[in-house]
Amino acid sequence: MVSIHSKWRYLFMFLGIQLVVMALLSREGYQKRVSYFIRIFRKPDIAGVSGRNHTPASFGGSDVYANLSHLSKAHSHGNEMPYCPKTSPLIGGPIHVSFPSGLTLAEVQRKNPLVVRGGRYRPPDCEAKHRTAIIIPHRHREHHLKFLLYYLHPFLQRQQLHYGIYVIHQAGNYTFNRAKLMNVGFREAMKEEDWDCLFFHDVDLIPEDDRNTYVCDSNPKHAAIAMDKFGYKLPYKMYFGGVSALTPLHYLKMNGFPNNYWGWGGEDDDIGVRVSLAGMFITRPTLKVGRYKMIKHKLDKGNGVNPKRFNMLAKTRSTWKLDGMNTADYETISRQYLPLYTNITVNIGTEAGLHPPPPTPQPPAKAAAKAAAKAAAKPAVKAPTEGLEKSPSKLKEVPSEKLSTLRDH
Ligand code: BGN
Repeated sequence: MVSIHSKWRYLFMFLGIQLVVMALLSREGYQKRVSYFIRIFRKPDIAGVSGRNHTPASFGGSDVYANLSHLSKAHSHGNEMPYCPKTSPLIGGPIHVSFPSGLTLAEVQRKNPLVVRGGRYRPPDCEAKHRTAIIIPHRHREHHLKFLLYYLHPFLQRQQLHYGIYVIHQAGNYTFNRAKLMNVGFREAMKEEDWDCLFFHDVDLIPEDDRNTYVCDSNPKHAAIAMDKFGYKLPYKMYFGGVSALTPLHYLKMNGFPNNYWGWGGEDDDIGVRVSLAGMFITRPTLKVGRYKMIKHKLDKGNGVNPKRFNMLAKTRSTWKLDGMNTADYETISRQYLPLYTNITVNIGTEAGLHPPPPTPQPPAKAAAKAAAKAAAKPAVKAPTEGLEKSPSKLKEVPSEKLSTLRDH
């Protein structure tokens, strides 16, 4: 018969063996699986913030604020500082990304004591080798911006960069224009500092690996090669959306980005085409490193799908020199140097120009006649195909495999 004592002995032996196996697996490179189990027993990463909304895929990777705590203001910016090493010793690889509710900008500020006015940072203990500006086109996405800042500041600090974050905010309610806001960002950032690299960054994309360094290559770089929404794969070979990096020289060589893509879609493809028309090519990090998690969100008001994008894309070859950085007209409404970023609010106008004339009011008689004519033209009984007839061109234009990806920015 097995006594109670020997039962306990077997149980302890069993647990001991389990621990040994887990340790071995961890050494063999199975850290992800092991840290998954370990994480179950650990508290959430963000102090003071309730850890709801975790998705299974968000497990794994380290806390983006780990190994930054020893950096302190105590170091001076004297002339004697050595250059930072080629590879930062603070880089740690995969980062744990989740979007807990309750995070505030004050908390982000508290966790980033070395970030100064306007969202600027320099490593306190070495002279940075690279100066990178982050340009974020923005409207009505304060919630996403907060998460992006939470992750991006420590991410860039781990890479020992001298950096600045610029949020380019489109004023008014007219259709959103991502690419034109990038042109604004380029000009406004370069006015302030001699940045040697600009990262054009969607507000809802969080980098998941700090080996994806935010420095420029010898050719334009597409950094967001592997997004969770595309199953961590490149959706198509020429894709240039999400996050891209260009030097000022690259940017000017391709005449910046197009100004005339109003609404969702196509502008990133146009930019990709410009890269090759200007005699350059696209570089990318590896799929393992260029990983991003997208913050899920509903359809944006004021950023409907742009039905003209197919025609416009077909003409990029003849339009890229005529429309771009050389024709980007806008008015700066305000420039605020906030604790975590520089906020530049701009009027970029509409398709009809920077100051479009207000719609001319129609004389009452003419308007009434028009309404009567419209009513007469309307069939008394609804045709069964009515809903479909409204947008036949749209149905024709959008390839079915792309329908699922539409409206995701
Ligand atoms: C493409 C869009 C891109 C978008 C990606 C990913 C167009 C132009 C017609 C081919 N391009 O289909 O702008 O970033 O999907 O969502 O719609």
